[in-house]
Amino acid sequence: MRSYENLNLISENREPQRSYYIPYDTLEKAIEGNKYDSKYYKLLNGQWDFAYFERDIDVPDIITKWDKIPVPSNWQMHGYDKPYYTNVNYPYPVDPPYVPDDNPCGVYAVDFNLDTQWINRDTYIVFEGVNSCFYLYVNDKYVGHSQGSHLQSEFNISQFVNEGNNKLTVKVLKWCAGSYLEDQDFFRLSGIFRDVYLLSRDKESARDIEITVTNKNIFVSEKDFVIYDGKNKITSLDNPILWNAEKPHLYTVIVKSCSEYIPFKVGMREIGVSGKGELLINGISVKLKGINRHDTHPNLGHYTPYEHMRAELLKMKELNINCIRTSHYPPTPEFFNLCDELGFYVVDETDIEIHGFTSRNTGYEYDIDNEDWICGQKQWKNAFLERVQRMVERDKNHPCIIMWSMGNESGYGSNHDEMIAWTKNRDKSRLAHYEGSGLINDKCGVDVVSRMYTGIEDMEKFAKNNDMRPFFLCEYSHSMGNGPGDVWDYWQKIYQYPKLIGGCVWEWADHTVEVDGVYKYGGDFGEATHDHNFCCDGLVFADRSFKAGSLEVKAAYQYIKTCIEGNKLTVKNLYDFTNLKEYTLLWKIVCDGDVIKSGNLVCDIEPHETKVYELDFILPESCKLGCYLDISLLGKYEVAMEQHALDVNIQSQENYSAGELQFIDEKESIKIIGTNFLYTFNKHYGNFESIVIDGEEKLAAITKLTVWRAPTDNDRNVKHQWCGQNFNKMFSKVYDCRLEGNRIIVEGSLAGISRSPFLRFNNIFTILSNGEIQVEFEGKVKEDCVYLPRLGFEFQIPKKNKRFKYFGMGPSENYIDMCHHSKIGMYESSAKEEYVPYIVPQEHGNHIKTKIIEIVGLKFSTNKEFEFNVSNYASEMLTKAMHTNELKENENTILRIDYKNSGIGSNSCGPELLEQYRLKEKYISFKFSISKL
Ligand code: IPT
Repeated sequence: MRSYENLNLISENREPQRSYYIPYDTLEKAIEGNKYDSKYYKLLNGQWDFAYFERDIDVPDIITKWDKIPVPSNWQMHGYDKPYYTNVNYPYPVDPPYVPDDNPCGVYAVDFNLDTQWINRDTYIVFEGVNSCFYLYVNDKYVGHSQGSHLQSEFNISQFVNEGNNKLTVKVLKWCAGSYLEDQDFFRLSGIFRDVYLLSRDKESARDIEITVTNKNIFVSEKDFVIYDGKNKITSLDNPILWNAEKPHLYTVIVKSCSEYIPFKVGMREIGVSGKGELLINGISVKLKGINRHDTHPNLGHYTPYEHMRAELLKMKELNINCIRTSHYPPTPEFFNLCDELGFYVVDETDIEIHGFTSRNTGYEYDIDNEDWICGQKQWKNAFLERVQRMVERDKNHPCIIMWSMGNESGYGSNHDEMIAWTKNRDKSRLAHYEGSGLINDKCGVDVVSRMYTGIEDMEKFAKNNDMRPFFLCEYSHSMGNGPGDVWDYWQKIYQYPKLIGGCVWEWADHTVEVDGVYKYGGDFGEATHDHNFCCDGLVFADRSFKAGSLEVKAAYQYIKTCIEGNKLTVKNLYDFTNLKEYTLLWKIVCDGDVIKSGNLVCDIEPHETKVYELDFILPESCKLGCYLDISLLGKYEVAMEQHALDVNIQSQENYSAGELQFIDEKESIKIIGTNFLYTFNKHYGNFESIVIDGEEKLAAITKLTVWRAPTDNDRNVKHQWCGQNFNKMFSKVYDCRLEGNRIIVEGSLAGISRSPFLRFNNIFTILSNGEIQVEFEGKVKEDCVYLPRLGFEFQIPKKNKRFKYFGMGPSENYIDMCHHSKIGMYESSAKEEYVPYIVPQEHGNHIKTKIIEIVGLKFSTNKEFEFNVSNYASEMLTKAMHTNELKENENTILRIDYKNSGIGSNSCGPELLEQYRLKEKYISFKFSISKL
């Protein structure tokens, strides 16, 4: 057995875990709280010497050849070894505690200087994160070792250091016994990936310091302390300002211990559960509008610098997110400082996931009674327990943390019992969480019932059962690729039942590794087992830019609900601690795309309360396209928006003046000649192949009726049924095509290769003397057919027509179930702007509820609604390309005028697409017209 496989010695000489803090040398600096100013803090980050060995056994006693590597970083991001993405499967055999004999090793070395002042005091070294384990040497003497990649390791190195120059050497192993506990769904990356620093301490100064709070008081484990509110000293806490995620008020407690001033940001708040199972923050029922967050960066791997974290938290705020689950390990402590300050409710998760045990015998099975599962093995008890202990002891002083989570996807065993019992005994002020408790019907001490990817109906069953613990979706609305589409529907139910306290969307950002400007994922690095692009499942892209799914979550999480009846606008404030008067409500009456009346309201509405306002507007008697009330809640930016359709009579479209019309019925085509146009209808294929108006060709190729869309990641299951029907290898058949007066009637069908037709249709094209083409589609879908991806006409138009205008849902792409972030209105766009760079190219750019699109000098319009899509990429190309750089533009721009496009859902990991969002009707009738602009 190698030492790093020895469960009886998972660390040596590491200091007992204490609460996180930085000691300062003066009171002023401690209040200011900029750690870089502290004389007692020395950050060792920077360029270090580095030597990489594919096998630890090859590390020589004396290393003569050194490279340079930045610390913090992951060595795979700097050309050593390769990134390795696997989700559930372990990247080596499941033979705990043993890891591969060829264990890669990175040796790090750096010099640091200590002056007399430091030498007269004690010196500690702190590693905030090293993957997977490390051995520490100072001035060539062995100090100690540690495991637990995402946990803090501190060593007292006072007896090893000298005044002047000192040498630090750290030997990091890629794998160790602890790796079995770190089978999280991420790129497996190694090295010193978080800050390393020295602390200068008084020999006798306090070590662990605990701050506890109630709504009335602050308790500090040390005697000598002062409380500040900003820069003002507080003598009494008579009317304390409480902390919550909306108004994260922080006091500063400065502990004086020997020469040290140790600051803590303290938020006063109480967490509770009501008799109805509500989550209470300071007695108020709060819903958790959450997200799962991993440490991930396309260039830095698992290193997420402070400014990067801050920027990403501000983006979360922008999306109305108020809760973060630190999936599936504790982040660097600075992350919690930010959450305390910016205001988030956090579920702090232990660095434990042993998911790969489910697939140790092939397949996927939670056979947790089998003794192979290390969560039930005594010899692993300490390894499990010390991880939750190190997390709780490090993070216990943070007001943002409301739940302790025992880890993720680790089955259930006696070691979980131990962890839950210890945690609940150690901290009674927070809730204990473990989703795996579902495997034993939650019959353990967890305080919340937690599930992942539960469908809406099943969630409702939980809401109605008599377990009065809060119900929490620790993961839901899997945001892979184009999506998620179901978050809105979840929230209609979550608001309905007190016990449903919300959940965390899976997950915040795409995990990718950027190589030459292209985002890469599993399989791109020659991994022996991998999960392809399953790591690209973020609500935001790797660079944290938003997509439609991000905005959809923003809409579902927003803090107002409005409705309009006559001129009466009802506004409900969904904030828990904020009066709506802090924002401005802007309302607009928009008729056929023009604002005809608008106004501002400052709504003095207390949290959870509702008020009615009389809006001053008069509606027109009729309109052409539609009349809407657009609501926008504005702070520094728009925090919420809604749209209500108003009851205004819609007049049918204007008629064009008549002209001459001539039909020439030939063998393969029908020519239609009018005053200023010439159309060619292909009888063989039953569609238009040329539309020339005023001498200009509008079509670049023949029009087609199609059903395919490039499968989204959320179509990853249903696509097998679509491919089973061979929708992607489709034949279009024309049985009959005839000219009757000014109507061309086509009878036809669509069928996948080797399959019977799934759709039989009649298309009637009526050509009016002014050139207008009226398209009427009537179709019947085969009874036992899977729901269709979409259905509509694909027009190929010349690329030179860049911009187009539409009256429909926009401006971002939207789908029948992912449309709450959009508004119906008049918009302009281009094929280029419609492109969304999903990591694996896929269907995108749809717009629902459209009445008009004006493109290439043509107007496509309807009295009802159609969906459309304008793209420079063919569905086939989007289907084939696996990375964005493999995409080749189509020769022509493709315009789809669709009867419908199926919804998006979140079936990449979540439940199947809800029935109401599937294109599953068996009889379809659909009309629109094409005319000259
Ligand atoms: C679930 C995991 O908890 C999460 O880490 C991630 O892997 C997610 O799936 C998929 O992206 S586990 C799944 C088998 C339900």
